[in-house]
Amino acid sequence: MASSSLTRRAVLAGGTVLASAVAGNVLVSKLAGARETTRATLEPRETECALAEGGMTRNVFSYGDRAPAPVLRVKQGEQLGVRLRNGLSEPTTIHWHGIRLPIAMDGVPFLTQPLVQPNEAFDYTFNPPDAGSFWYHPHCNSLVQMSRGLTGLLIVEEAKDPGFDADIALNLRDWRLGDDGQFITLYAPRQTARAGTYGTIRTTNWRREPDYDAPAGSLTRLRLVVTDVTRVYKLAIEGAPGLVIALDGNPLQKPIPLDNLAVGPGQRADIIVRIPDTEGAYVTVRDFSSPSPLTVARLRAAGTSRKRALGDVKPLPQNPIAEPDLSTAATIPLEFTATAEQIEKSKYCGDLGYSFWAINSTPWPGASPDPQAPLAELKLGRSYILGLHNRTPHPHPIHLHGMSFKLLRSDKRALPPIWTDTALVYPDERIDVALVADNLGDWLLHCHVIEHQETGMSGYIRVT
Ligand SMILES: [Cu+2]
Repeated sequence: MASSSLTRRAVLAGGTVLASAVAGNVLVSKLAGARETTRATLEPRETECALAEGGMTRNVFSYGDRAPAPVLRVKQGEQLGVRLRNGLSEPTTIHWHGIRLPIAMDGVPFLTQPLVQPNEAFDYTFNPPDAGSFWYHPHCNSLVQMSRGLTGLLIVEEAKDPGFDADIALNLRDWRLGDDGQFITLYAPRQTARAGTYGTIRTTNWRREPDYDAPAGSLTRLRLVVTDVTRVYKLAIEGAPGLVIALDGNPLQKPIPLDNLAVGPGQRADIIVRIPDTEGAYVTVRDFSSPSPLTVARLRAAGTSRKRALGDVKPLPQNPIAEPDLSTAATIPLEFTATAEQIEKSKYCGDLGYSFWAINSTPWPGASPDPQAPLAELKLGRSYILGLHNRTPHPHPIHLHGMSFKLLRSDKRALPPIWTDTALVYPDERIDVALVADNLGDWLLHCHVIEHQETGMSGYIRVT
């Protein structure tokens, strides 16, 4: 049996699996029963993969025999049960990016769970409350493990089908490979101290400029998930109109046209594309993040037109996130800066050998059984404003675990009033975000440029 397996079973029916199938790398299964648990096993291990023209890339990490990692799909409110079986020769964990879940399931070594050592297992079980596009990755030796391939998508489908004709999930990321197709050094310290080290090739679902068939004349949902450790994508579409219906897993109240949309590491964009009527016509999603634009994916119109209209796209139902009370909210300033302070680093989950960055003047030493004090202590149920201030010349996608927050305002630009888990904060920008501290625990807050995270730009907030 494949080591990445997923079955959906009716809990009330005693766990009988009625049917399951693996289609490509999208694991799907079907069965009867109202209350269901979707189960999967993810076994990180070393493998090889055809990523570049030079031949098979060795020392790729994937969650099972196949690469890329499986796309997990679960319905909103239903239970997901994932067994992590560590087939690597180093410890790991799984963090579920953007999912609001109990602290014990959050996947941060020491802060929320023990390290999962080689040949050990850990069971994650949770009920995703929010529908949307999410993803998963390790939180130990993260630069190495993620750069080598451990990033996978987690799709939480709306409880009620929103009625699109097709749904294509795209995992966007770079790889640092040499001309021979093999890994080169994963970071250059000079770049780590700046915007981060970019990959040498860009892929979508581990393929370069892939084509996908989409029904002609259809409304096709694209889930663009940036799992890269560094790159801020700038996404646009050619050959058909595209509407952004959700960002970072959360619906927009009013969909907006896709036009040079910045999507940073950890962030997601759900786009509805009206596929052309003529069979064989192409729509191209492009990334303008570098001087030479790159094709993210091409969609080929297939079959006879379904004659759908983009004007029929309605906003998705909002996720059940508590509205903060701004009249009582205390403000917590969080300053993101460079640091000259070289601190002793924890060795439990890798060490890049430098401290370049800090939050509130404190560089994070890495995963440790004796972590430093929290950045802030929040009271359960109360509302807070986090004042995110980027005092550096580089953008930082600031990610909070366990709770979603609402973008309130920037001192540089208009922001959509969206819920998110990752705010892209530009150089010298101040962004205020608000949340209700409604989830108990120690929740990591860090930059999702993984080199920045691992060289100091990390910390946690405590909700008691
Ligand atoms: Cu950063």
